Amino acid sequence: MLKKKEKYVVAVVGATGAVGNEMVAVLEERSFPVEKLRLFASERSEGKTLQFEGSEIPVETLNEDSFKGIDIALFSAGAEGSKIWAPVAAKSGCVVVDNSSQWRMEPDVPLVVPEVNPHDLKWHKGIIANPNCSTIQMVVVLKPIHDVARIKRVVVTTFQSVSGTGKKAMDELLQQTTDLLNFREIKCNVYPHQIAFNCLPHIDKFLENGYTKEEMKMVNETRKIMGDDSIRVTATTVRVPVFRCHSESVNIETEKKISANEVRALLAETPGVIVFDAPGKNIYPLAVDIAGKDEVYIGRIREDESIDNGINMWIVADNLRKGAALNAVQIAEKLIEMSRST
Ligand code: NAP
Ligand code: 12T
Repeated sequence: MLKKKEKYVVAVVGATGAVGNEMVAVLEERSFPVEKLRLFASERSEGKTLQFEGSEIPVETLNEDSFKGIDIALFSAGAEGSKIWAPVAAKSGCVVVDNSSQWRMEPDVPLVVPEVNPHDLKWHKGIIANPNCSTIQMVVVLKPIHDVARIKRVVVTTFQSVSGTGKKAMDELLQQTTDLLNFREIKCNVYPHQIAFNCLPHIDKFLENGYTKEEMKMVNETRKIMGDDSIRVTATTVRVPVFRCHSESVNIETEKKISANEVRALLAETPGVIVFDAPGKNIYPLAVDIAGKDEVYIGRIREDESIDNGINMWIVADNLRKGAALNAVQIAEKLIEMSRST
């Protein structure tokens, strides 16, 4: 459990990456009660520093003693790094909020989106998992609908930005775009195919069942976060040549009838959600507008006329913020709030 304190010693593990960088920015922006910030990355980053609240903080490498004296560690250094270092950190008495896929489906690790299942934070044993980016933005919208109309089935198709893969993928999209516009040959290092001016129906590894790992994360994590294994979910995840923000087309079937207007009214009142839905004025959420925003944006809300109780919608959020760094910091804020109320 997190001790009750005025300020905390916080670590960001993977601080030099796309998510880690954003974590440092979010901690500063939200005036998180930081007594001291420690930054960690691989040996490749030795000698680097990052700015935080006006000072230059050195990036350190990890060792067995690194977590001594640290209260909260936000991890985003890949599943392999988390597998090794998250238990070391937890053993040192640190509360870990892990962004990788390593611990998410472990039964004794809570998988938390603060707007959806903050109560699951109560039973953590030192490691709390931050869900997959595409799942986070979807469940923030599904939860209030599920509470009033019970969702039976979800069919989702994602349009995911390259920043979800990390810094190297952002560089690859930029380089390929520049090369193609200059009639040069392109190189594919991060993705198996050209990503510039293309759509790849392939995110993370393929599994035996023909789905990708990313697709199955959406199926399994949605059920765990919503605390309801009866919800049927099927996903197709697609990488698109967008730098930031994941967009999703989501179709749901509910047990109870709910109209598009009722969904709009319900979501307008939901914390962390902004309804952006005026098709007559060409208003709907767009990746380029939502980049840098904290909320989950929703538009194109309409009834699915092919079934009795169905809704279609379009959900967009910044994958590095609500999909990763912001959600992790909100988890830490909730833990602090809980420590202060006991
Ligand atoms: P990235 O830009 O490639 O950054 C990776 C970071 O991890 C860098 O700081 C890197 O340090 C560090 N790192 C790599 N290996 C390490 C090691 N052995 N020891 C210590 N640090 C190490 O990737 P990213 O996009 O930020 O993603 C990082 C993690 O967040 C991944 O686990 C990914 O699955 C997760 N993630 C989660 C979501 C989500 O859905 N919530 C979204 C995106 C990413 P160097 O700079 O020194 O190499
Ligand atoms: N491969 O957190 O490539 O499990 O966009 C998130 C994003 C894994 C994850 C991606 C990935 C995760 C991606």
